[in-house]
Amino acid sequence: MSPIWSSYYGNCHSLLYMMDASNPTQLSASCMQLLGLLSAEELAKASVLILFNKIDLPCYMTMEEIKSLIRLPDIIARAKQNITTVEISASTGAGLATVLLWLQNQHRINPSS
Ligand SMILES: Nc1nc2c(ncn2[C@@H]2O[C@H](COP(=O)(O)OP(=O)(O)O)[C@@H](O)[C@H]2O)c(=O)[nH]1
Ligand SMILES: [Mg+2]
Repeated sequence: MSPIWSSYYGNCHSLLYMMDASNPTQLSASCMQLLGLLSAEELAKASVLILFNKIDLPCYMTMEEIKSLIRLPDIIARAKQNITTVEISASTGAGLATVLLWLQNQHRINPSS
């Protein structure tokens, strides 16, 4: 789907980006896609929530591992956007409350989002 993502950039205030924390082989490609999004001019003012999914699986990478693998602190420091991260499981619902709070906050800050 990524080739058509840019058609949705206009008027985008909040960006949720899901990464599969159980799939190390996909991580670098996923990180490249994220860097592409973060460097898009139209998304410069968007708030970004990165969701690390599948933390219920025994093979999931911890935040510490992911941070060092993709140099996440550098990405966050250099990005124009305000970036928040959350570990979640779409399967068990872990982290869902944090995601909903984040969305609620975004809506409060920017009612049109
Ligand atoms: N255990 C577990 N499985 C998940 C989770 N989220 C999605 N899946 C499953 O992972 C499989 C592949 O989905 P996913 O990686 O999300 O999408 P895809 O990579 O675009 O095919 C599907 O069977 C989903 O039901 C999760 O948090 N935990
Ligand atoms: Mg997948």
